[in-house]
This record gives sequence, C-alpha cells and structure tokens, in this order.
Amino acid sequence: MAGPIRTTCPYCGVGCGVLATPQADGSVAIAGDPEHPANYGRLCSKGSALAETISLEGRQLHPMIGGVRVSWSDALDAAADRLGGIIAEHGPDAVALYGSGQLLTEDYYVANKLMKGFIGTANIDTNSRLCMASSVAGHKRAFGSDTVPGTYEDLELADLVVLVGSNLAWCHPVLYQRILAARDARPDLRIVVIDPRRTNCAETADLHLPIAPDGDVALFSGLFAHLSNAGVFDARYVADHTTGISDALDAADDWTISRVAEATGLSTADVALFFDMFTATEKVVTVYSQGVNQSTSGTDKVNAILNCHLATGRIGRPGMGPFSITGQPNAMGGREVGGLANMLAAHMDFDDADRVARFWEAPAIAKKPGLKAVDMFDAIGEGRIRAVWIMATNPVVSLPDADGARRALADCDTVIVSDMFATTDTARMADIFLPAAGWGEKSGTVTNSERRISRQRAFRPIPGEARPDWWIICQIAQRLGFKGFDYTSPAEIFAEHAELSGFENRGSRDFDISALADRDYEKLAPAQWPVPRSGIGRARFFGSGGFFTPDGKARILPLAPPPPKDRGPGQLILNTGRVRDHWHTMTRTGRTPRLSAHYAEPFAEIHPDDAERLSIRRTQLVRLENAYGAAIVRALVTDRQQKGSIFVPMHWTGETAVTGRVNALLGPFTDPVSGQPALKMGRVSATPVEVALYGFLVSRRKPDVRALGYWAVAPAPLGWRAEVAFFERPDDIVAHARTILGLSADAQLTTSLDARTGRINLVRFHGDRLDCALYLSPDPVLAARQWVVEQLAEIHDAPLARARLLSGRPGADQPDPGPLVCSCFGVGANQIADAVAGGRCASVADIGDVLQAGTNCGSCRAEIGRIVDANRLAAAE
Ligand SMILES: Nc1nc2c(c(=O)[nH]1)N[C@H]1C(S)=C(S)[C@@H](COP(=O)(O)OP(=O)(O)OC[C@H]3O[C@@H](n4cnc5c(=O)[nH]c(N)nc54)[C@H](O)[C@@H]3O)O[C@H]1N2
Ligand SMILES: Nc1nc2c(c(=O)[nH]1)N[C@H]1C(S)=C(S)[C@@H](COP(=O)(O)OP(=O)(O)OC[C@H]3O[C@@H](n4cnc5c(=O)[nH]c(N)nc54)[C@H](O)[C@@H]3O)O[C@H]1N2
Ligand code: SF4
Ligand SMILES: [Mo]
Repeated sequence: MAGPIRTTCPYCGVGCGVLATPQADGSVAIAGDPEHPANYGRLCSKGSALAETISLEGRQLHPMIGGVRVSWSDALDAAADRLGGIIAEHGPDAVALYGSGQLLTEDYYVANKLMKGFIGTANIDTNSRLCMASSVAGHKRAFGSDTVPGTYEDLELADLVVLVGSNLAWCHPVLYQRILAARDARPDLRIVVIDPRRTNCAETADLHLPIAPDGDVALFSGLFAHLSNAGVFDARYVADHTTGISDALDAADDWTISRVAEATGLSTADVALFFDMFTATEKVVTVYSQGVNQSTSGTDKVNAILNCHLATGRIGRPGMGPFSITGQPNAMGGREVGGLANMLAAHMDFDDADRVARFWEAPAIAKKPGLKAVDMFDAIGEGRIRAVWIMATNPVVSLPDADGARRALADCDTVIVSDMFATTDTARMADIFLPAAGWGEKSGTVTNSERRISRQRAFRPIPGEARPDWWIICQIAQRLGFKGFDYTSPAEIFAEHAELSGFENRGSRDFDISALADRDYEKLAPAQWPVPRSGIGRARFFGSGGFFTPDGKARILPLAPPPPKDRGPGQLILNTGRVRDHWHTMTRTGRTPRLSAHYAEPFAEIHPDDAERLSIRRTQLVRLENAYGAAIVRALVTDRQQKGSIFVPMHWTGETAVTGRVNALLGPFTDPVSGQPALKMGRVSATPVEVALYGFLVSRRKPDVRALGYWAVAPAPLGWRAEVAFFERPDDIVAHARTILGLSADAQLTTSLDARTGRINLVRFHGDRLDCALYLSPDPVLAARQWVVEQLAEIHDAPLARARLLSGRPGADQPDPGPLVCSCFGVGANQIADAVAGGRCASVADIGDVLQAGTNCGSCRAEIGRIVDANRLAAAE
C-alpha cells in the first residue's frame, strides 16, 4: 500500500493539512497532518469525513453539449467557437467568466490570464465577491493593499479574541479549537462574540453581544471614540504611520456608549464592558467574517474595525491585529491571482496593466475593471453578456435573487459550466458541460487565511474523462488562438505566477512569492508569504508601518454608521449562514450520511415570541415569502434567535429540498464600495403552512418525492432518509406511499392506522431486514428519527422488533440515541442526557471520557455543554 500523501483540506480557509492514504480496496484513509502549521494534526467533522465524499456516485465523467455526451475535442471546439464568435461580433465585454475560491491557484491564474490578458475583458469575477470582497476593499482603503497582517498564532497569543460576525466554532472549527485550547492553558484569554444570534461560539464565549443587524459600524465607531477618550491611542504609531485620525475622530465623536447601545440594541452595561475589555487589553485580535462582509455597510464595518487597531498601534505584533478570516480553501489564492473583476494579477491594479501585459506578452490587456458578480448576472439577464463560463460555483443557489440568476442563465445564449456534477441547479442550465476533476484527483496550491500556501496533491487517478480546470482553460485558450497557454503541468503555471509576483516588485507590492519559483513544486512545504527572492519573509505586516499607500501610511477613515434596520411592516429580518456539517450547496457534504445527520432538512430559527405571534408551532413547516420569491422550511423555535429576525441556512438546493433555496428570498443589494451582496439581510413574511400530512421516511431506495409539496432528501447509512409533506390529503394514501417508496402495487406492506390521531405508519421488510418505513401524521411526525435510520443496518426477525419499527419508536430496552450531536463518533443528544441523568457524567470532559463525544474535532462541545447543563439541572431537581 502506498504511504500517506500530504495534501490540504478542500473546505474552509483554515487550510488544514491532510494525510491521505489510499487503501487496497480503493478507499482512502484520511488523517490530520501533524506537521501542518494550520492544524497540527487536527481535523473537524467535515475534514474527518472527507473519505466519504469522494465516491464517484453522481459524478459526470464526460463532456456534454445540450445534455448529450460528446468528445472532449467537440466540447472544446464548441466552447471556443461560441466564445470566439461572440467576441468577434459583440466585443470582448460580451463574454464573462464566473469563478470560485475553490479553484486552485493554478486554475485561477490561467482563467484570469485568459480573460484579462488575452480576450481583453475584466468580466471575470468570482464567488469571492459574495464572500471576501468587503474585506479586500477595506484592506485596500486602509493599507493600500489587500493584506491580512497577522497569523493564526496571534489568536493563541492574544489576551482578548473578538469574533465579529463569525461563527468560528462551526465555520473554522480547527482554528476555534486552537483558541479554546489556548484559553484552557491560559484562562486569562477571553473571547467576545458579536453576533445577533446566540451561536455555538457565543455559548463558549466570555461575553456575547447580541448586536442588532448591521449595528457593527456604530459599535466600532463608539469603541474608537472610547479608546481615544481612555488615552490608549498610540500617538507615535498614529503620527508615524497613519493619516486621517482627526477626521475619523470627528465622525466618531458623538458615538457615546448610550448612543451606541441605542443603535445596536445592546445594553449600555454590555457595551461599556466590551469597551473596557478592549481598552485594557493590548493583545487583542479582532476576527471577522460574513456578519461583517455580507452587508451594505460591509466595507465600512471592516474599516471601523481596522481604525481601532491602527489608532492603538495594535497591529502586526504578536497576539494583536485585525484578522479577516477567509471562507473558501483558496479565497486568498484567488485574490493573489486577481480573480476579482476589479483587480489585476499578483495584487496589481489596473494602473499596472502595462507591466502585467509586458510580463504576459498579452495582446489585449483589460484596462478597466469588469462587472462584479451581481452586475454580471444583471448583464447576462439583459443580454449585454451573451456567453458565461461558470466554474466551481453554483450561483443558481448562492447568488442573491437566485431565481433571477436562474432566469438570466435560461435567457443567455451560451452557458458553459465546469463542475464535477451535472445535477447541480446551475449545471442543469448548461449548454456545454465540462467535467472537472475534483479534490484528490487534481494538483495545485491553495492559500489559507494566514497567507500560507500549501499544496493539494492528487492521491487517486482522475476518473473517466474528467480533466483539471487548468487544462480545460488552456485548451480553450489555445483554440481561441492564444499563445502562452501551452503549460504541461500545474508546476509550470505556479512558477510563472510566482515570477509575476516578483516582477518589477522591489518591495512595492505586499504579494511577492518569487522565491517559490525556485523551489521543487512536488516537495513544496507549506510556506507563508511573502517569500521574496531578494530579502527575507516575515510572519506579520505593519508592526512598524510600511503600508502600501503612496505615502507609506495607513488611512484611518471617517465613517458614518447606517441608520438602524427596520423590518418592514409584518416582516422579519432574514439572516442566513452556515451549519456545522454542511458545505455550501452540499454537492460533497450532502453525499455523506454522517454529515447529513446533524441537520437533515432546511430550517428557520425563530424566536418563541415571534412564533407565537405568527401562530407558528414547533417543527411545523413555515412559508417565507417576499417580492423576490418564496421558500418553505421547518420552524425551529428557539430563543437563540433574536426577536424580529430569523436565521435560515444557505445550504439547501433544488437537488436536496424542493423549497429550501433561501437565496430566492434575498434581494440584489450590495455594498457600494465592494459590490458584495448583503446576504445577511433580507426581509420576509413568515406564515405557517397548511399541511394535510407530514411524513418521515427511510428507505434503501432513493424515494420518489416529485409529486409532494415539500420534501428534503438526505443520504442515510445503507439508504436514504426524507422529510416530506402533502399539502392536500391524497385520496389513496397507501398508493401514494407506494410511489414514494418505489414499491409495486402488490409489494407487501405492514400498515397501522391510528384513527384518533390520524397517524398512518407503513413498513416493509425484505427477508429479515428493514426495506423502508414511512410515518405519516397530520402533525409533525414524532418518530425517533436517528434510531429509525440506524435500523437499516439491523436484523429484524422478531415480531417485537418489527412492531417497534412500525411504531417508529424503540422500546425501553433499546435506547433512542436522539438527534445527532457528535458526528465524528455518532453520539446523539439522548445518550448524552442519559449519561448525565444517570450520574455518570457531569461535564463535557466526562462525556468525552465515557462516550468519546466531542473528543475528535470538538465542534460539538458547546452543544454537549448545553445538554449537560440542562440535564444537570434536571438531575438536581
Ligand atoms: N461548516 C461550514 N463551514 C464553512 C462553510 C460552510 O459552508 N460550512 N463555508 C466557508 C465559507 S466560504 C465562509 S465565507 C465561512 C463563513 O463563516 P462565518 O462568517 O463564520 O459564517 P456565517 O454563518 O455565514 O455567518 C457568521 C455569522 O454572522 C452573523 N451575522 C449576521 N448578521 C450580522 C451582523 O449584522 N453583524 C454581526 N456582527 N454578525 C452578523 C450570523 O448570525 C452568523 O452567525 O465559512 C467557511 N466555513
Ligand atoms: N444566503 C447566503 N448565500 C450565500 C452565503 C451566505 O452566507 N448566505 N455565502 C456566500 C459565500 S461566502 C460563498 S463562498 C458562496 C458559496 O457558494 P457556491 O460557490 O455556489 O457553493 P459551492 O457548493 O461551494 O459550489 C462549488 C461548486 O463547485 C464544484 N466543484 C468542486 N470542486 C471543483 C473543482 O475542482 N472544479 C470545478 N470546476 N468544480 C468544482 C462543486 O461540485 C459545486 O457545484 O455562497 C454565497 N452565498
Ligand atoms: S477546519 Fe475543518 S473544514 Fe476547515 S480546513 Fe480544517 S478540516 Fe477542513
Ligand atoms: Mo465564502
């Protein structure tokens, strides 16, 4: 058997090192790389389950035109002909490329080179516009460059970590575990969470500020004024290395604590406590993510944070600094190659177009920025862009006004999609589908949040006719007649990219990795940039100034907080984001039973008071609606949610839940500076759905749910699970059940009907095994879901066992594990509660000792803590 191959996790921007060991049976064993400086061997639930996501099931392994299989040469010729024809007739700006922070740097580099250098349009933008654009814009406004000044180690060295609009415990779990481990070792380290929701992070924090949506600029303006009054500005740093402080102070002057409290919905005591903590702690790191970026005031939020760090000189020194944490594995790499429509390559701007053109020997370098994602899709819809090539992203799900994005693609002359799956909501719109190689099959580099470049290495052969994205791009470039795309490996592309970063640089640009051009690509160890050929690298930027503005000084900016957000009559504010175990539009995590168990369907978290006011009962289906669209999801009534707003995850798609695409409800509102859409701020009405029959099922076959008003289907071990609902009561329920379960009219079914409650349960056994079970009820189904799902693996020959399955509940001798909490070890809430109630455990650590739960990735520790606390109280009563 081959030894382990060092690669990098394809999910979040922590960029954990992974050891992949191919096994004799074709599977792969995955472990954290103990030597990788991002994770030192740790992995989270998603990283740990990587081996389960690489099966070829559902993969599209040959090119298609109009849904029909074609050869690569036909597909490439067709793509080049269509692009070339449109460019010839309508000019280069009539074509566009929409890429992704999940492309490898090499893919991204050639895509950008093709569009901006050779086709001659800057209409190349990426899903990073939805993700990091406000951070990029904020960095550039303040620093003159898009630089993340600090390193992960700073989070461990800090005495105060402030998380703003970041659910780090779920979205960057390994980094969060590093912070918690540092706090365990050094209890003085404190964590403050600023988030409208009481997230898992908030529950483990020392202070949670449940800020009103978009209250951040007000909060940090108030902090800025407070730091000034408290005398902790660093006069020397400010004088030597910044400009603009007095205007910024004038703007922040009247943001007193009471005014801040009013604008943010926080208590004056909480605001004062936070301000005092920040004032008193020199070693403070402010980590921020989508609660900051995805807002119409996103760039101002970033600068409001940067202002506080710049004025106190708390930047670029160990344990202190602002820290924009990136989402995708190569969000940073994308910024480095210039994947955004308003940047050129290697952190250069359009002012540098001549230099880049000289280096590339490019015939037609774009001289001005192109259209940003939301504007790009408008232009597609209006026919100004006639061909779009979408690569490694699923905009029909992830863009705001997602139904509008779908319409735009439907109306577009030519839609080319490069993906691993042809079944995504976006790939279904493709005229030309190009099958891409995926993680484990392709090679290249990614850059994580702390500017560390790591290799992704292939550890399995490319299946079928799939191809790496760089190859596909270069083939089409050559067919368009362009020279400079005859690379034979990602190594050659990387070397060119590294050379460009050093080209006529001489310290004038932050991004310089020229020294990496000289290293052996195959052996390339994780390297933090800058790595210039001349001179030395460094872990941090700006500790003693040296900004990339013309005068070398940072800009402290005057900011005006936006007016408080009103909900609109009869509406709720719609906040959206992520859950622990799913990745974006679920094309990979949605294939694993383990990761699908934590949340198996789309939901809306709603405060109990709102639920009562709107007559929404627990676990009922709710309809969310506004002028843009509608969605139907499960109501999760919880006081973790603020009154007046709901939270809906972004993950569900037309493939996984018929009515679960939350982005159909988000308007195309963007930040005026960065163009990043406000994906955390929609306004919707919420009403209970009239449901005739709710259903829950497990089956060995994928259920046929097409005719149902509501469904969400997820994989289960050895089969499938689904939540369904009939909006009208069917005449012949059993006949419908047979269709859903894929059973013929004469297949034997055991049924039970409870006339009093109207519940109908149906099960079928095949030999001594469960084949399928469907539980229907006029009220939300109460079956012990996790237990039923696990029964697919059990033997049921005894009548009692079969009777229990028919009832959907285990007997007293056969405990129901309850909803999954720890996905690494498959431990449910009831198991944890029982261990506490039975006196075996009194803490999260005890649960780890007894049940193992929470001892691998640790992302469920807050949930375990909540269950332990609740049951400890119950045990004491
Ligand atoms: N499990 C998982 N992890 C992921 C991903 C995933 O899909 N799944 N995706 C990756 C990617 S690409 C990204 S970009 C990151 C995102 O990582 P995060 O930004 O941490 O994740 P989100 O859940 O989008 O949003 C963070 C929080 O912002 C809060 N928020 C909303 N509005 C406001 C506001 O006005 N002010 C403040 N202060 N907070 C607000 C939300 O309540 C939410 O809890 O995660 C990465 N990691
Ligand atoms: N409501 C709401 N919407 C959001 C957000 C939010 O917080 N709320 N967050 C936004 C953010 S931060 C992000 S980053 C986006 C993410 O949104 P998307 O980028 O749309 O989501 P993914 O599911 O990651 O899409 C990646 C696609 O690329 C495919 N793929 C994977 N690897 C490869 C490869 O190597 N090559 C090719 N060609 N294809 C590949 C996958 O199968 C998948 O279809 O969503 C944004 N949308
Ligand atoms: S924290 Fe998890 S998802 Fe992120 S890189 Fe590490 S293992 Fe992957
Ligand atoms: Mo993202």
